[in-house]
This record gives sequence, structure tokens and C-alpha cells, in this order.
Amino acid sequence: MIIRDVIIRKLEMTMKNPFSTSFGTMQTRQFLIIEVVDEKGNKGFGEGVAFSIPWYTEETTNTSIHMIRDFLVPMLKGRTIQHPDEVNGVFKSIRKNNMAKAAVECAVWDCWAKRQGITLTEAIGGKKEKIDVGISIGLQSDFQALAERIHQSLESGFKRIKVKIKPGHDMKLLSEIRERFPDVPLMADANSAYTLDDLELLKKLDQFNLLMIEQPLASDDIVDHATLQKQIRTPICLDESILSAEDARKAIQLGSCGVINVKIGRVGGMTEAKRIHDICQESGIPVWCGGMLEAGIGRAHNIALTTLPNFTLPGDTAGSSSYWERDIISPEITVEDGTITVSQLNGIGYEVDLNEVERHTTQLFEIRL
Ligand code: OSB
Ligand code: MG
Repeated sequence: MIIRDVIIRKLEMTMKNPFSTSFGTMQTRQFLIIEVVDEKGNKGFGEGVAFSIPWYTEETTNTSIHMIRDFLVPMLKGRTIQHPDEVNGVFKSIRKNNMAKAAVECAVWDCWAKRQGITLTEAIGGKKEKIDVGISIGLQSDFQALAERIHQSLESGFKRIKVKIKPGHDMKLLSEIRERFPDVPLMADANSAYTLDDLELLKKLDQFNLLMIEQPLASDDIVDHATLQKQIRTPICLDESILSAEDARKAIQLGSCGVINVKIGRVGGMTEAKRIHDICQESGIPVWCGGMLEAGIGRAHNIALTTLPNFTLPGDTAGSSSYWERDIISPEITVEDGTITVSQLNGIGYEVDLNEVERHTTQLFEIRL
């Protein structure tokens, strides 16, 4: 397969609800759609999940455009790709910029799967016909609003609830949740809001019987997390700290976590996500698929990834309607009884609605290779 054309689109879509974490609040979602076309006219799509502000990682929508236009796409010029796993190696000489790499690599995966006449799930070796999903609920203005969101999510069947915590919004918030919902499968994500100075508080969180606590300490740390894990019973789940399979290997070796959240964008693509899956599987560490407030294309890639066997815990891949008035794919992604049925259609398994994409496009670059 030879990639002949690449179209980079920057989109701006408004989420139904603002999403708040310890690092900030988002409602306008800027993201990229990468379209690749091969020499036979097959098309593939990937989503660039960096935010407009470098809060979660150092990348932004605009740094991704720069990396993709000026470095990554030119590296594909004249190259025959036998298998999409090769793209990871092609991009290896460029440091980090994982979300930019993943956007292009995921488009190549979709294109290749369509060219072979198989689903993306088959292409990566996934087996599940349905995946279990949970939901991530952002920080709310008050407990009443949070309780309402949790209640609705349980009514809709989500298999686990994730809430965001930060200093000052932790003990009381979790004890109120536990009082009202004593048995729900619950976890908390701190997005790096604590340090080891908060050890006594973090130890107290054990009483809430959380499935796990996600990324309590610094975004680049695996050493302090190992120290913390020795002193708390609740499994630590690493998110921000794991950017590669090598990071996963080291974190497991140090005992920094009991679970890993895999995000295709954060780790630089589907190939690296599979490697992390495999290393965790060999080490007895369960994984789940994280979310980046994606539109339909990114969500479709997440569903395929989740069909791998060591994705044993419900992920953050909720349906389109949890985020968007109208998604950019057809049909939209729907959740029934806390599960998503994996599409049997080729590639990502959903039609990209180019009219909807155009309606939200604020910038477009066409590159002919
Ligand atoms: O830490 O998983 C995270 C959203 C934005 C940035 C980081 C995170 C999140 C979420 C929501 O928790 C995931 C989603 O619903 O897509
Ligand atoms: Mg997280």
C-alpha cells in the first residue's frame, strides 16, 4: 500500500456538557481528522485527540498539525507499507508527539483494513463481539449535580462510574457517593493533582472500596507511584505516566501500578497500544481503554482496541450521545446495557459523515505525496 493523499482537517465541536478535571474545564472540543487515500483509492480515517490547550500532555491541536504536515506525512512519501505495524517504526526517529503520530497511524490502519476487506478489529487480532463500557463524569458544581449524573449513568447501564477528584474535592465527595451508592463499581481519577505530601489523605481513600485510583501523582512519575502503591490497598491505575510499552514495562517492574489505562493517542498509535496490552497481559496487569472526549472516528478506534483479550475492565468509551448532539459518523455509537456491539463492517466500521465533518471544519490542508 502506498499513501498518495493526506487531508488534515481541524474541527471544532461543542460538547453537550462542559467536562471538568483537576487541570481545567473544556466544552469546545478542537480536534483533527486525518484522511489518507492509497494508490487504489481506499480511504482511511484517524482522529487527532490533542486538546487546544496543553493541559493533559504537551501537545495541542496546532502542534499536531505542524508535526503531521511538516514531519510525519513527508516520512510516508514513496513508501510501500506492507502492514500498518510498520508505521510505528517509520515515525520512531521523531521524539514523542504521540497524538500526532497516532492520528496518522490510525488512518493508515483503517485504510489498510478496508483494502484487505476486513474489520479493524480483525486487523489487530481482536476477538470480542461486544465490549463493556463505563463512563467518566467530570467534576460538577455540587454533590446534587454529581449524584444526578451518577444516577442517570447507572440507569443507562454503564458498568462502572469514574469520578474526577482534586484536593478539596475528595474525601467528602467520595464519602457522599458511597453513602448514596454503596455498591456501585466506582473509581476516581486525580489527573496528577496530588503529591506524596498528601500520603495520609491518599491512604484514607482505601475505605471507599474503589476499583482503582487513576494517576494520583505527577504526570511523568513512576517512582513516587511505586512508593504510594506500597502503602495503599487500592490499585493505582496509570494514565498520563505511560507513553510507551517501555514505560509500561518499567512501571510494572517497579510496582507503580496494578492497572494501566491505554489511550491510543497518548501512546503514539495502535501498534504501541497493542504492545502495552501484550506486556500487561504477560505480567497479569489488566488494562482498559481510556478516552479523550473523542468524536466518532477516535471512538471507533477505541472500540476495536478494546476487543483485545486483556481489556478486561470497562473503559471510558461511552456512546456518541454522552458527548455530542450529533456525531460525525453514521450510525452513531450506541450503548445498550453497558455494552457496545462491535461493528462487523470493514475498517473502523462506521461511515464518516463528510457533510457533518465539513460543517465543523475550521482549517483544511491537502497534501499530495
Ligand atoms: O484522564 O482520562 C482522563 C478527559 C480528558 C482528559 C483526560 C481524561 C478525560 C476523561 C474522560 O476522563 C474520558 C472520556 O470520556 O472520553
Ligand atoms: Mg485519566
